[in-house]
Amino acid sequence: AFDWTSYHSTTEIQNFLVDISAQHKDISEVITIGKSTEGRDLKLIRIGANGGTRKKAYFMDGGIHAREWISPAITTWFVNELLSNRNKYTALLNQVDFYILPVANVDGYEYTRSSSRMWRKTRSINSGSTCVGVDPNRNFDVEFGGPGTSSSPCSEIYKGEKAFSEPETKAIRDFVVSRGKTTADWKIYNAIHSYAQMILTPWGYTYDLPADYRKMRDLGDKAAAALKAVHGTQYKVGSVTEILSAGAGGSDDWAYGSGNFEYSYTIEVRDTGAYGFILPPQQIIPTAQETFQAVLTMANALI
Ligand code: 0X9
Ligand code: ZN
Repeated sequence: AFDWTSYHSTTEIQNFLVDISAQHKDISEVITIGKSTEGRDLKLIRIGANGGTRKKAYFMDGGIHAREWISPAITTWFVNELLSNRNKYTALLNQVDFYILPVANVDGYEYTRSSSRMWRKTRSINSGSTCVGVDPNRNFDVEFGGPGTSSSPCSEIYKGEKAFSEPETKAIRDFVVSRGKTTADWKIYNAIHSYAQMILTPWGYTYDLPADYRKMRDLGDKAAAALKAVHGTQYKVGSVTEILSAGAGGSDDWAYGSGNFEYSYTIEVRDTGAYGFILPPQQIIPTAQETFQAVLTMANALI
């Protein structure tokens, strides 16, 4: 059976989604939104009461950076919590659909498991270079190629040949856009990363603050307070450029800047550098528990 005492492979994670969804068919479905460069499925789970009407919708990308193993680990914990304890979330799940993609960068994630633990990017071939991969979080299209990106295929922040050159980022965009026309009334976007202990709002491409900064910041502050109440973990809240550093082409800027989502946050979870990306598996459950309270705070603002 699946657990949160160790880190799991993409196949184990995706099989977990399929299995748990099969046990809760009335409030969930697994959707394959595309395939990676190396041909792996990109699978997400929708969680929320089934029904024909347009629902407020919450999208979460996990595992966009390969080495940030805590992200797929906690997003699968969220899936388990929402479904296994569904009676605690009836009101929420009647009104909101969660779309959770635990492993967005499936090829990179597998590469960190098999070959190179600190790999960050995708695994696409760059023509004219022996260096592999694009930073998927520089490959979205609001101010593509702006500050905090690189045009060099060998860079860790290589933006790619063009926006959405990567099948993984394109799959997210295409799914969001098409669902947005039918059953998803997109409200909140979360990108789950490590590490920094921060709740970040747009923008990542400019030092200017977005028009809805006050609204996003207030909800971010509330989420950080709820998170801290669980295990005392301290988070900073602010815009990407204000409290972290510029990086254009992130999924967060795209979600908000494209007009698809009203609120957009990147959550950089534990820790602040003691273990960094190599967070011990003993910290999966506490990290998941506290981050989930931040997620619930955001989701509950919709109902
Ligand atoms: O640089 C990133 O993509 C994220 N930090 S990480 O250490 N996980 O790589 C921060 C993303 C913040 N948002 C944008 N830069 N748009
Ligand atoms: Zn990251």
